[in-house]
Amino acid sequence: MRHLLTAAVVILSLHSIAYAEGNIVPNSGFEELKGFSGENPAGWWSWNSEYNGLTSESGRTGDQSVYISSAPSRGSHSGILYRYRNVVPGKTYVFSCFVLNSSKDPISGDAYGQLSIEWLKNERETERTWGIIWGPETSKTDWTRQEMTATAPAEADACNFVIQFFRRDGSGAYYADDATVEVK
Ligand SMILES: [Ca+2]
Repeated sequence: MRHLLTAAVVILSLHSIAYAEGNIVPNSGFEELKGFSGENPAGWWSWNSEYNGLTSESGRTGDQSVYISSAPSRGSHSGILYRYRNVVPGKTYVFSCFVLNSSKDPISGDAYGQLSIEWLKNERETERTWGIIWGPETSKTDWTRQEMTATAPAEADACNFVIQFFRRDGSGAYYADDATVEVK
């Protein structure tokens, strides 16, 4: 029995390693935790968290996604992030997710969603690479893939992969699902 258990653990470990090489983001489909509407996805953080969180209103895969909506004041923003602690300077990181505009609260005006990567050294942000943006034109019926690519600066030892909503003079909300980061 003990040998069987050991073999099972080894197989699970190998599976985890193989998975990590493809996509370094945990809980990429936002299926954990189940049924905790409005909470952070397991493994992720958020800010202005009243305006983002898990939802079962929509999902590209599985039952859940994350919604990110406009905070009340102009110039405010809200979003979610995954902190990755194994950054290697000079390596290239391809960060993507799928987004869907909200039908009940669509992105309006000059509000937009955006991907970015905050580069950190000793837990402090040293530099940020801004990625693609999506605005009111974002489809309400088809999940659209958004992608950015950035190379880790010298001395970076960690980073935040950020999915964000900027309110500006607009408002609205979108859903995000299936976030992935691949290392090149
Ligand atoms: Ca999902």
